Amino acid sequence: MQIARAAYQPKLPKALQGAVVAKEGAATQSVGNQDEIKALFPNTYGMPVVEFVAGEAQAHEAINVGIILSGGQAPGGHNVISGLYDGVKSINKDSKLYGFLMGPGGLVDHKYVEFTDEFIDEYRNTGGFDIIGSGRTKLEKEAQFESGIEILRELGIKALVIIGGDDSNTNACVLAEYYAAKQYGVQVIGCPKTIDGDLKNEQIETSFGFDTACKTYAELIGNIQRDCNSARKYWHFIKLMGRSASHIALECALQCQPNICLISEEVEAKQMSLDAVVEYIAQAVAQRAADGNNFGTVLIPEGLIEFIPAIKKLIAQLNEVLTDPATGEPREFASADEQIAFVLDNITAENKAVLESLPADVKRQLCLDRDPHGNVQVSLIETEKLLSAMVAEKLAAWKAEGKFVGKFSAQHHFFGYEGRCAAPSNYDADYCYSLGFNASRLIASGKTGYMSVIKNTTAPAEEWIAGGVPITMMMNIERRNGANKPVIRKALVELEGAPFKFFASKREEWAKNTCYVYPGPIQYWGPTEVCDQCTRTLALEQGK
Ligand code: FBP
Repeated sequence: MQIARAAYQPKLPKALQGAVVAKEGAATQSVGNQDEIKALFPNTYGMPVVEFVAGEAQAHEAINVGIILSGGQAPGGHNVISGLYDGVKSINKDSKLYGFLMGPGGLVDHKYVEFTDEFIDEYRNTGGFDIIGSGRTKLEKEAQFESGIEILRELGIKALVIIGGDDSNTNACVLAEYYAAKQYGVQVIGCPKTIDGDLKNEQIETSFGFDTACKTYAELIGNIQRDCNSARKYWHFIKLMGRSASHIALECALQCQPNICLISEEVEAKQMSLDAVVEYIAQAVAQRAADGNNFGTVLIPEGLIEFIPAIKKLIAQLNEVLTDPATGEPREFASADEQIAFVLDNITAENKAVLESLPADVKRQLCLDRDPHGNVQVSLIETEKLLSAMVAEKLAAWKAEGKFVGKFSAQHHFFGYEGRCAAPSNYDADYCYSLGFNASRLIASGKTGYMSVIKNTTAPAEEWIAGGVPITMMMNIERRNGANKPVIRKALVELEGAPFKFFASKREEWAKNTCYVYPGPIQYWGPTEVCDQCTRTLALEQGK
């Protein structure tokens, strides 16, 4: 498979197959807080959206480019790099591409490699970020930008491509602005990556990796559903990655038709308590049991707990009190007990009551486990076990009252890392290669502070539209760790959007009956209707 797949030539939009010229639109505005964003980004605000169209071939001097992989792995990262490599070489064969190692930290610490044909060829169409590694160092301080410029100058790098999610692209924009203000002569281009699917908007159809990751999880869920429908004795509680938004859970539900899929954004909108969520699941279990079906599947988005309003309030306050206001860094504590005591002394009585109502291990996780930026590590909370235990408790009570007559036995799964490094689907292989190749065209056009974008991706790749969008256009001001910051707005599941509405119109039937779909593994060769499909989410969003 790997050998055959290496020979796959990703498809490029027609517009990128020859020489291009940048067609520029009107001046743009940020999605919110226009005055503040404009003041913070005087050099990169208001730039036009760019679309590449066929143009006259022109000689271009060699250009050295650097690339960074930032944040969680997503299928297709290697294709962005190979697309960029082919793109800069096609501009001038003496151009060079350097990769900074293990994420943004590689730029700051001057750790890098130079790509060659042989090196790149080993990684074409493969999953993972292992070609140069990734990391979660945040590129946001002046000292880091200054350290970066030293190595960029030493290597003669004129442009830096940062592949990341909303936070990394926000930082790419800050870096672009900083280098532009200082007139350092280094362009910065972003690339939309994350399996979570929450970096999308009017301009970005989808983040890369979402397609492959969801198809991988959907295969596994389909397999579990076959097993479930064969043995007929378990309820499977399946948590799916997606730190905040529920796009992955929703897409898997659209692909597999499980009995239940929780959508965090709906839980928040309906102001549901944890008990109400448990009751909703228990009712479906009881209803199926009444029909003799003591089995089923429940999809749970990773971020659910944070969207339950009472818990959300608690987490927001935990994030604030555990941050040192003087430094903006996470507070240090001598011991876990000291940290818990500090938390209990510094949160409101209402939040304390919510914290005390949670099982001991969840309470401990909320107080203690933080990421390097001081935020609660939601992915460590075993929501699938928490919910199934609470459902079991409720069903036992209903049994005693004669309201539940069946059996309830649960299995637990968490799918996340299983899909982040899968071999990219044809969609992601083509999309990522195009994003990387397109970034080289943005660089050659002298752009900075832009995100590489490819649109119209539900059409055949030939018809895809390639161009760039100013990152400032996607920004607004949000409160993060006790301070107001300019950030790219995260795309959550829209309850008025076509994907959710479709799901909502079907879920009662899926909950009661057994309507499972078994998507099977990703297909790389074969009929186009099997191999080149985009996600159901994207198709529904585009009215397809
Ligand atoms: P990115 O936003 O960086 O793409 O990462 C997303 C994600 O895969 C989430 O779904 C998950 O919560 C998180 O990364 C896990 O991070 P880690 O790899 O650090 O455990």
